[in-house]
Amino acid sequence: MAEFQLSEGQRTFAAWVRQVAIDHIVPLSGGPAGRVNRPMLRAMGEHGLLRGLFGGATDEPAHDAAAMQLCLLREALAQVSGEAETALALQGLGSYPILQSGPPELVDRWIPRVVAGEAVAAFALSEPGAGSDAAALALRAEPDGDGWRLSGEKLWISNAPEADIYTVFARTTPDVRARGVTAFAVAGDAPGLSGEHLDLLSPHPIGRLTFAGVHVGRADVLGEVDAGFAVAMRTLDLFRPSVGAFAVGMAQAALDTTIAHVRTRHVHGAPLANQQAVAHKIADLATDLEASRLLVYAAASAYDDGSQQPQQSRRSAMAKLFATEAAQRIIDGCVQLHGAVALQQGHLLEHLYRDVRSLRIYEGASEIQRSIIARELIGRGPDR
Ligand code: COS
Repeated sequence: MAEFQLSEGQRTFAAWVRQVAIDHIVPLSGGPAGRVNRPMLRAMGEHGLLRGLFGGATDEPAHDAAAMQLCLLREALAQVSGEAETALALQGLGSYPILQSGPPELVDRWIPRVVAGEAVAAFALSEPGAGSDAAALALRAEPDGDGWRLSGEKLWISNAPEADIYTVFARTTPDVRARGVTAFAVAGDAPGLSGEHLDLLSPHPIGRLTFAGVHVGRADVLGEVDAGFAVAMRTLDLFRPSVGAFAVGMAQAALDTTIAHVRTRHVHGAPLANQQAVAHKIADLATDLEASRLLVYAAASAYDDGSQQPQQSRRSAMAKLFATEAAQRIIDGCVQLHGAVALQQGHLLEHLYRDVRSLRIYEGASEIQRSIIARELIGRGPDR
């Protein structure tokens, strides 16, 4: 991105997303806490928001990843509804491995339903013994006739156990870490698949999945057998900057409400904003936010450009690391400038304070992003 500012088309797109969300999506938010909100997802499909996940304009078929558009979507939605934002992002994360690496029959069967908001998608990588160390995953895929039987557990899977389609990363070859992982598409109603909801700090549809001999065939493989780890990593390269965009949108919402607050809240007979300590704090928070936004846009633009390919993992990691850490600082600072009122249940900042915490953990904790950045810059040491 040469000019470090959005084009008119991008600004128009973001404004359109925001308005559609305010008019049609926000009224449907607030479904049962920690559960998939299907009416809201369908509305996001009907109004063309989900189609934007993969670069499609509202009246075009989805075609491929477009990282910048994904970031604009997520940033705009985050400013009006974290619930809608997360629902949209999970549809993308869960189905992108199919669009990226699936055979045409799987793409045709699932992607139109996902972007219509009719089928709920989920990305199933983490396990009880494989979180940050994804290559340690142990869910077994044992040969069975012309396919495999999946046995084991997945944990912390967003949209589980309600999803209609899971992209599941399973071990087809033991003892070779990343080189023995295969990606599969598994329907939510597959015999032998079950699960349960889990409750988090902030309401979020998430759960545990148990695979008791779930059958998958050759036609369910995403990409090549034993080459599924790269499918997961490429998906995360696309989605990590957009987690940063989510953080930027949340932080922007926090800052906007705080600027309004310090202008109107009177302390010692004058607006809070008149105090230099307060004004300087706002300046610091806004600068942190701007730096985050630029890193996110730079990483997303590089992804779309394709020219930075060897450095994409580092750029995606930097965008996620910086923007999610900054959003935590910004929202915390905004809470401080409000005082007790921001802690009251139902206050926007109370929501944001709880919601922002998970971003520094999921899709690779901040420590993993630092490792990705460091090892590209200085190589792998003996202990890395
Ligand atoms: N794109 C394509 N291929 C990639 C890749 C990428 N971005 N990153 C790694 N790979 C490939 C490597 O080239 C390597 O292939 P070869 O063995 O053929 O050389 C293979 O994948 C293994 O990569 P690597 O050696 O880097 O794996 P590690 O186990 O050292 O670590 C990290 C990989 C730490 C980056 C990975 O485990 C990770 O991202 N962890 C966090 C997981 C995560 O984000 N979980 C959240 C789930 S969603 S909420």
